[in-house]
Amino acid sequence: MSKPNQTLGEFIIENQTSFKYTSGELSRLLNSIRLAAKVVNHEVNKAGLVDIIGNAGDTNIQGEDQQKLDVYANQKFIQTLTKRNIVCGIASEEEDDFIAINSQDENNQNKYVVLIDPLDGSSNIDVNVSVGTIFSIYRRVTPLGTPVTLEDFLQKGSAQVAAGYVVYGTSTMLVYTTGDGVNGFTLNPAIGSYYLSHPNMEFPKDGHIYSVNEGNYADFPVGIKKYIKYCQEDEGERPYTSRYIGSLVSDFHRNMIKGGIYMYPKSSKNPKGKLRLLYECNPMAFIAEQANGKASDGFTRIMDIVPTELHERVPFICGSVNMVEKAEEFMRNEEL
Ligand code: P6P
Repeated sequence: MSKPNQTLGEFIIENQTSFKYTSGELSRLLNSIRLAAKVVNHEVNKAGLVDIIGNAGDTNIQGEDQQKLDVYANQKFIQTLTKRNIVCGIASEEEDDFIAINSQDENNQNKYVVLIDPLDGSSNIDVNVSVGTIFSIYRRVTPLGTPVTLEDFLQKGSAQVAAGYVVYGTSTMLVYTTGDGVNGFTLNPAIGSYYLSHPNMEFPKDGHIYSVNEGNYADFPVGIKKYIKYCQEDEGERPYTSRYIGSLVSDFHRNMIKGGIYMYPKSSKNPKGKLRLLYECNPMAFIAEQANGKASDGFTRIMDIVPTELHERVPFICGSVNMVEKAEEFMRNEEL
């Protein structure tokens, strides 16, 4: 249920009863993410002005240079979620292992864990191209009051209770779902409030935009190569337009509004694909399906994949349902 120009805070309270897991805890958790996103947004917007651009000198478990803003965003989200004592565990792209919150306190009745990519697309930071934050929320599966275990994080995407992203673009938007549709809120930086600007977001069933790093074309599976050529053929409503920002959140967001498909297939450089299942693909897949889109690895629904490792990678195809199904058809035909 949405009202024009409703603030995010009003929306969360008003829709709290629709949460499958009724509790103020999920509302407080979403509000914490909202707050942390505002703080990170402030730094992202002034990144060019202070010495926060450039490598922090460390690398993360992915072997990627950690941009200072990566490190800052990671710290802010973890601090906000920890200080407000709302979750029992956090996993982050920037942390080798998960973080157990108040694990020694048997009174710790917090029931949610959060998995987060604090700053996705960070290689775009120092060239002033949009970046994003992605989050995924689950109920823990181990007993309340006990320390969280890896089992609480290695859940199928279909078990998510909420997922969302923040896109730090020409404006800053927070887009999320709790399993009851997808709604987008735009930040008014002058007063620091998010306003409902995109109620009930949905992927058009068809689109004319395809997003993939064609620099890896030579290494793609044959089915993907044939689908890309299909997009480029001069027939009917094709050729489609190629748009690739190098920031999953930005490509996904544009494709959800205009219609389109995003692909990060496997290749010899990334034999399992590049994107991480738990804090990139699953949350974006949840949002996609709630917006009548689709997300798979080319063969299997992303949210049906059983995770085995915290940072595991999967091939990712996501977007307008008819475009994803066409790409899957090419992939299946090569498997026959
Ligand atoms: P490439 C950013 O690192 C990211 O995870 C996604 O946001 C983005 O779509 C992709 O990787 C870009 O990867 O290999 O095309 O530069």
